[in-house]
Amino acid sequence: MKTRLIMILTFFATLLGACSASREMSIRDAWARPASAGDNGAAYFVIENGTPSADTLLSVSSDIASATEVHLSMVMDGGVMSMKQQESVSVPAKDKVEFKPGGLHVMFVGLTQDLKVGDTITLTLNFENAGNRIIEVPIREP
Ligand SMILES: [Cu+2]
Repeated sequence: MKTRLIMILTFFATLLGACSASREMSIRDAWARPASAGDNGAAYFVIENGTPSADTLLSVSSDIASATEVHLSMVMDGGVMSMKQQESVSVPAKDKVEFKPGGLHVMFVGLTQDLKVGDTITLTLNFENAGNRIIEVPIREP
């Protein structure tokens, strides 16, 4: 009797687990580096596309800098780091894209305010299919 109850509970737990896995476009683990007004800043996050169709990140916007761009950092010949602005970023179906130091990042060109540890900024991610996603991004040390 007890075994049966445990089996039933396990069944429902599995069901719940399956349901809580996101079937939408979600953005998690967002953070941005501390920086001073006038300098450049960077923000990172993970985009998880739980939908069955591919999507494209078309742009990211904020009101804290002269320009907000999507960049990709690369190590060039000779070990020099370089970054290239990205026109868009593909997010395959049922897959994730990680923005992280040394890779894809959001770059704030010419910050109009200080980014201090403990502060939070707002970013708008514009996707081709998912539309606008507004996220809160805490400032913290890398
Ligand atoms: Cu950059």
